[in-house]
Amino acid sequence: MGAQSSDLLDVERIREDFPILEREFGGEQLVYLDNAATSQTPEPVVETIADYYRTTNANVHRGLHQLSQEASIAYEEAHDRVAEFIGAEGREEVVFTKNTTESMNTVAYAWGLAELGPGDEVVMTEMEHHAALVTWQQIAKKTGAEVKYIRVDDEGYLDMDHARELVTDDTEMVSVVHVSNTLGTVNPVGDLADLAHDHDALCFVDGAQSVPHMPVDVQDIDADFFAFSGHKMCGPTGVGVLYGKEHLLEEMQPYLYGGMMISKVTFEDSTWHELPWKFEAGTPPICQGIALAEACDYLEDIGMDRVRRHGEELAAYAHDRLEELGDVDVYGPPGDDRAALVSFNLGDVHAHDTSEILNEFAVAVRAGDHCTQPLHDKLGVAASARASFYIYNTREEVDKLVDALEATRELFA
Ligand code: 7TS
Repeated sequence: MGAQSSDLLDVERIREDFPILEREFGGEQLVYLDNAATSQTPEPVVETIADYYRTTNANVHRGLHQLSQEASIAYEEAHDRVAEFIGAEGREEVVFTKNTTESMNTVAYAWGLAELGPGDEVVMTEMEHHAALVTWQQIAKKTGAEVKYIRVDDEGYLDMDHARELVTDDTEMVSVVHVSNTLGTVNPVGDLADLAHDHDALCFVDGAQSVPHMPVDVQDIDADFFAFSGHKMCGPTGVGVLYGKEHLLEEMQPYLYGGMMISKVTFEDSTWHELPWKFEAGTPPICQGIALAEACDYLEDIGMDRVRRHGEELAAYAHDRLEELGDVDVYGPPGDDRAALVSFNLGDVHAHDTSEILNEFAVAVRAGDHCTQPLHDKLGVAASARASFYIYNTREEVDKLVDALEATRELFA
């Protein structure tokens, strides 16, 4: 790799933690720009996983034997670490799930089915990921509630006047994405939580694209629920997080039933374990949770402020270089006001073709609707290509993307 791309991060040093980045395809070194889908995993996290299986592997909460005790302590402490990382009060407020999607469904089923009914409204945004959009849509169908969508304006920002119109005393839930995985817009989730609370509604924030990229304090935002995934923040797949205010999680009934989540069971009835275990039925993602805590350490050692600025710088640079290409449609806010990703279309070339040709140059981007089909309908395109950045990406890699796009354009000329 060439010179480091940022004064903020020692990118060359960071890249040493990610040997996968040395892979070559057809003689070209991998340029991994699909981080919004899944980030790569640094050596300390890989080591934590290997070490866990080498030395500590056992089920939690069950055994009194030494291994089970060690695994249980490490797993419980992982909740404390994640709680600290997002500014939660403590482990009671941090449920480990499979991913953001499951966190969303947990609230939709556990809270939504019980609390929503005809006349109630769930307010979302036009830029929601399907994880939220489809889930609330279906829960609304089951309960007779109605869903409404806050408009996205032509620049890719939320129309906050429209938000103030839509959120009324009929609103029970305002479910908003913190950072759009398609537009790169950073939404004013604190203001939206305040708006929800002004109308005695709750606020669910989808932080799948924010927690990996910026300092997040759930109490600062005053979110009632907050969700994210381990695999987008240097952690493994198979673990996600549901944060919920303790009193809300306390009042909610579980969504999944079974072992581990109970206190007392008779043939007639059962009572629930204390938080957060009440929401973690069955054998939980033990190793993954412990590795996620390591990922929090890894990111915090770099510094989340610097992680954010590095991503923003690369996105701004990519945005400007793509605009310079001329016949590229770039979606979302201006270059200097977006999170670490850029979605675009190159002339009339279908995004799938673009990404296939980029793949020939070992440049990995995502093409499709990025699980935001209604937003793509609104943009008037079936699909887009998306370059998304992380701590190990460089300006030189953005240049390679742009060079490969120029070659793509020539192929389709
Ligand atoms: N919410 C947002 C904003 C997301 O970007 C994603 C994943 C999810 C929820 C769901 O996360 P999961 O871990 O449950 O799958 N987004 C993407 C993406 O943009 N490309 O692949 C997955």
